[in-house]
Amino acid sequence: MSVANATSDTGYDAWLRYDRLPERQAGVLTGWCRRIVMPEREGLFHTVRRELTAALASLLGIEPVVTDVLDADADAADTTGAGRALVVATAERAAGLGLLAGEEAGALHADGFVIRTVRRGDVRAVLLAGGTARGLLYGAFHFLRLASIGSLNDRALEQLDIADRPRNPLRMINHWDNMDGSIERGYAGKSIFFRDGKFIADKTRVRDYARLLASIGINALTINNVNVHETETKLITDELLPDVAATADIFREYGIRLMLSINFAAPIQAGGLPTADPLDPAVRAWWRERAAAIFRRIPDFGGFLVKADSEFRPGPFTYGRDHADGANMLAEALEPFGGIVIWRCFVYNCLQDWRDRTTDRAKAAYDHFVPLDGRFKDNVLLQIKNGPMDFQVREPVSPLFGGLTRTNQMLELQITQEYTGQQRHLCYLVPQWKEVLDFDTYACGEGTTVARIASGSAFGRETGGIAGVSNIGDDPNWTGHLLAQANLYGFGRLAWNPELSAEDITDEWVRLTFGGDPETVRTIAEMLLDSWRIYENYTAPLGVGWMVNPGHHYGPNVDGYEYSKWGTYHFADCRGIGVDRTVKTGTGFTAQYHKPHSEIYESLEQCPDELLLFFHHVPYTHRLHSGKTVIQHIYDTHFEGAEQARGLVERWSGLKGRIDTGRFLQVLRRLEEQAEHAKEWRDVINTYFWRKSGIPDARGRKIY
Ligand code: GCV
Repeated sequence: MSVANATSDTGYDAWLRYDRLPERQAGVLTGWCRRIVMPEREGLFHTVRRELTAALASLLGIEPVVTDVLDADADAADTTGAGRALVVATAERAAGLGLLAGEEAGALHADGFVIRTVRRGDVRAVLLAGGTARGLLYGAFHFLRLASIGSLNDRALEQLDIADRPRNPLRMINHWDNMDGSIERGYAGKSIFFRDGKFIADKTRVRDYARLLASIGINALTINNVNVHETETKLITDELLPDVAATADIFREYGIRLMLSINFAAPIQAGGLPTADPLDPAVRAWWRERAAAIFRRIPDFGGFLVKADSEFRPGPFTYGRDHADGANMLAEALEPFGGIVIWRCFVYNCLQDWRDRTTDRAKAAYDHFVPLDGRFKDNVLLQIKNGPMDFQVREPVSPLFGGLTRTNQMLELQITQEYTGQQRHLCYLVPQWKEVLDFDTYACGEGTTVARIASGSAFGRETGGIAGVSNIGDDPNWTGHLLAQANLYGFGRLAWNPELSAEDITDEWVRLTFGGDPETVRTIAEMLLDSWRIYENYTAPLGVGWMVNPGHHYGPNVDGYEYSKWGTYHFADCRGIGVDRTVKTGTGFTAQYHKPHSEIYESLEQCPDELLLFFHHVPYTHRLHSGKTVIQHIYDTHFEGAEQARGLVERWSGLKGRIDTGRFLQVLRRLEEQAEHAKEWRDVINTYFWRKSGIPDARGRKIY
């Protein structure tokens, strides 16, 4: 759908558009891909075959012929292909065909792949070999990605030599979908899985979604909210398991394992037991029986995701037990079937009285879980949000990364933009996630990055990974804001390989989504890469966070956050602002980090400006490293951010005529709304601090 004036392009195809390639490029690639040699056909291989043939047909305007033998005579007879082919096989089969060394085939990661130009006799071929069918699927999508962005020219095809594998065992999406069809913190319509308490019968959308996820390497997902209400508790009962199994069947076609969020009190709510005590034999037996029932229906079921003893969810605390008791009980039930338990560390006391400046929500996860380090079973993973609070535009990295060394861990990121503009604002989060992944915890000396801890490699753990809270719904373009598709794409690519650069991921996404026009690529890539800081500028700079309206968390409200009703989250008063989290005079949170971070954050002089108010309470006249006072920084960033938001509209408008009208207008409308709301942020925040501090803007601008 590449017609520049198409008004109906919704963006549904996302990054899998496979627009027809320019003639010359298509001609070259056709020579290699007219004939696909693919000996294996069942299950996932069938998916690979379907994806390759459909995509190549769309990119090249040909119907590739699929055969199962690499036969020199057939090649000789194929005058157009001049003895060339695309060979698609497992590494083992490729080795059997003499196209891959046996040793290399044996060493290939199950989810890894090789894409290489090879020769056998007179036949030259592009070999696509996967460690398993799953590896092949990822390899096929990578090959198609390269083809789509125009990287497969004549020269490249003559000398392809790519080998890749995922760095994270688990690359997961968490849905916060409820069975009534609503999505907690969802900003792109309703659930694609559920409506009115039931599963949606038509699975077209689910299948298309599975394709999108597989194309970026996702291999697991939960379909229901971590806040498991009574209706969703039934997902693990015989009543609803057939529906769960039907959904799992679709994801299986794309190499994705389905998991469920469970309610810790399910033995009471769904099992009729008087207790959910994890040490009670009847409770343990109930979970074992449920696990067996689930695996009977879904043999590759992934396991459970659990939010317990957090934000009023039930958990082991009710029975005087701890998180390890709870997680291990579930792990034991799932173990015989190869299932896992992902236990969330988002545990804190919502009722903390913020007039008491010694207790600190930021400390809670570490305080709860570090004492349990080493006590969790091997099939338990602790899932840790990137920051110690809750997905703010800027937070330090959670000190649990580096605090835990004898426990499997997963990093949790929020793709859905709860606190970052709710997909009404452009806020591309890949640069933020890169900072998190690259953060060096120094847990085992230099180089103990979050990326290495999450993957398991830092502490030699067998498993680990990254989970992202989904940003999709049933909106025609999946994500509400079309450009928010880039967050989902970027999440998948980083979960596959955290070492990819933000710039490369962005460039890929823009080319796949909008084609290769240099001006379009440059403009959109720059807009995306600038957008996180722009959003930070006009909302909550200096790491202060929490200036949103209660409940829905959209729009400016300095004292609004629902859990700050007994005082503000950032202690803004007429003298100063920020939370003192130092050991010397504050909550002591800085001590949860290893050196040098513990010292850097503790020190007012060394603490980076961007996190100053997270760690220190300072007067408005405090001077930042930039030389500005805190109050002037607040004024300046809000004026600047609002202008930058307006600038996004102008930058996008410059692309008129280069992008189909349908998608152009969709984005334009969102950016215009963002520019308006950025002004509101500017005015509300600046007015508040002007009134609180009594200090005027040094540049004399009008503050409302
Ligand atoms: C699913 C925040 C959100 C909640 C969310 C919670 C969590 O508090 O506002 O909607 O609940 O995080 O991550 O469990």
